[in-house]
Amino acid sequence: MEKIVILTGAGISAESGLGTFRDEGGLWAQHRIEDVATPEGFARDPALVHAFYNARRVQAAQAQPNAAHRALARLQRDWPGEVVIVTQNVDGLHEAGGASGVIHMHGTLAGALCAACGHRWPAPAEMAVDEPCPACAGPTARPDIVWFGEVPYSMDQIYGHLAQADIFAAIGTSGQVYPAAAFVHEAIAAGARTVELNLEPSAGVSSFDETLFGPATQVVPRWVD
Ligand code: BJW
Repeated sequence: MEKIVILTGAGISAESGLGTFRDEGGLWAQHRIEDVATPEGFARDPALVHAFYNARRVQAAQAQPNAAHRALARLQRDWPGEVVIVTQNVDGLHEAGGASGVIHMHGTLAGALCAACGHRWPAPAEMAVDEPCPACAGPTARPDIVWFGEVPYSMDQIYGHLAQADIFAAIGTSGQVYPAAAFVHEAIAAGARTVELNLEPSAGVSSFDETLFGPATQVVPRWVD
């Protein structure tokens, strides 16, 4: 039975009303990456970083999963083999759409993390500067998000899945951020067939055997069904 490993990025949630990062008018056009998505930025101005993630937490809580999220959940349910979803997204929409066992390699807006002791717990709707950690009481709570320069979560588990993949699909990701951008090469090394589903060709498009271009809510259900 064939194993499918799926990598998703911001494009799959775009039609749920959540902005992508690098598209025109995206999050990185409105905020400097160095200010809001690095540990150094957080150390410099935690209030700014909390404001950025508090606003995104509200948006994500109001967003609904779309036809692409639901199609992947359907694939997980109906495929005779295993379907593993690895997401770079922090919005929780795969689970809201019915998916299970999703690997959140860049963390989650729903989580808080202690920068001192590493304890993780559900984030309040609004995180505040100097918020105490429930485990060590240090004023060191931060969003449970993987910033630039930090090691993404579950890498051993992800590489293990990629090594066994028969099919690898990358959906709605620009292929500009590593290590996720290199997953396709791991899958190729494992002998997998590879497919890119995206609005437009990504930075790594030439590595894929097959491509399907268009809005995720159209191309993902078409690919699944
Ligand atoms: C649609 C659509 C629709 C639109 N339908 N599609 C030099 C060379 C190589 C690497 C490095 C380097 N210098 C530094 C690095 C490493 C660095 C990196 O990659 N930098 C690059 C910028 C060069 N990476 C890291 O630091 C990572 N850590 C690391 O490498 O640790 C070392 C290590 C790794 C492994 C093992 C051991 C050690 C950490 C990266 C953390 C990324 N964090 C962010 C922000 C936090 C999360 C958040 O706030 O939400 O994660 S950055 C941001 O980019 C976010 C995303 O998850 C990530 C990827 O973006 P994504 O999802 O691809 O979105 P976009 O906007 O780029 O693309 C959207 C796509 O959708 C587009 O293609 C559209 O066309 C498409 N689309 N509408 C279908 N309707």
